[in-house]
Amino acid sequence: MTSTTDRIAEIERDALAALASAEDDASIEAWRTRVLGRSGELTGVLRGIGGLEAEERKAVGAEANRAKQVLEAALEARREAVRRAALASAEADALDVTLPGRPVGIGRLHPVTQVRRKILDVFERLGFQVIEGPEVELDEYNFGALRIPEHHPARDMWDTFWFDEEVDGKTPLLLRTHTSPMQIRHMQSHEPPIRVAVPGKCYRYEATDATHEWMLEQVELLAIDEGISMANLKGTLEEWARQMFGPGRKVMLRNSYFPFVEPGVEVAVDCFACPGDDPACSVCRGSGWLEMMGAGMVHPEIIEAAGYDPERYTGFAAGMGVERVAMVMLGVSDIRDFHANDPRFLAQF
Ligand code: FA5
Repeated sequence: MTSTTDRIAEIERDALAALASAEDDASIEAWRTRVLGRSGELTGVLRGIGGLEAEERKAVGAEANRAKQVLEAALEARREAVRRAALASAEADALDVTLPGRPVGIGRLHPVTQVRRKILDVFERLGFQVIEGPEVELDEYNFGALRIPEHHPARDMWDTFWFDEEVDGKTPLLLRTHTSPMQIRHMQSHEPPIRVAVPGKCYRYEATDATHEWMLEQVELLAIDEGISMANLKGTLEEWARQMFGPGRKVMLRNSYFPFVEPGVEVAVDCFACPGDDPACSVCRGSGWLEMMGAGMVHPEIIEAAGYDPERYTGFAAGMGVERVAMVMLGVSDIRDFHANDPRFLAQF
């Protein structure tokens, strides 16, 4: 009796160990046939019971049935574990084509770009051709040819970044402080009538504040023809301002000085950030106005230096700050926000 029950215990122990390493349905089925099948190990023991003494038969029979139940339960548990493992790995590998895609962040044009395009759009419709010029400029074009000789006080207003290199040993290179050098370049290579709008970046050695940056964009205007007067300048700028800001915004032209125009004016728009008389206002400082551009009638000496007859041709020029226009259009009260690169600011426009 002892030897048969030992044999049952041995079969049970070995079978449980073998079952634990069966990893798929096929090896589980092979295990079932080998252990519990018709000619399986345990079945063989049960068959032999018939030849035993009645008392021993009862004890061995009970032991064999218990082992059979344990093994059958283990078989079911193993089948379930393997099924679950297969399902989990199938789920991990699965591509669920019904899931929504990950959202792609859509970029947009920088607010200054949007406003520059709008400015140029209006001027193009008013008959101006858009051209561009170099940001690295010769001293001669940025200052000299614009009637700002060395030691002229206006140079202080437009201090900039200089390069060590020199061209022909005398005309140092700089980052242009305004787009006005393109007046000279264009006049030197074209004949009147001229109507151009010149967008581009400019650089200044500047103490920055809410309305001043060290890098700024300008759009320059130049119109040269027979019979051009101050009235054309005023009419062009007022029509441009109306299209940009709408009829509700006030535009003021006041007397100003730039060496390359005569007479010269400054164009300002009424303050959008305060009622117009708040001395603490960072946009207008209580003046009620935000300066947009300088402008004026092209100086006759510049007309003459270009090789045009100053008795026949006159013209006007203007240079506006694109960020300043953007401040008014978009209601931005600190110019430094435009290039601070904060997506929370930029995403608003
Ligand atoms: C000029 O740059 C002249 N070239 C304008 C001009 C052109 C006058 C043609 C006459 C004829 P001004 O330095 O004032 O002028 O600058 C023109 C405009 O650029 C200003 O009205 C302002 O809108 C903008 N601007 C000037 N400096 C800054 C700055 N640091 N940051 C932002 N915008 C500026």
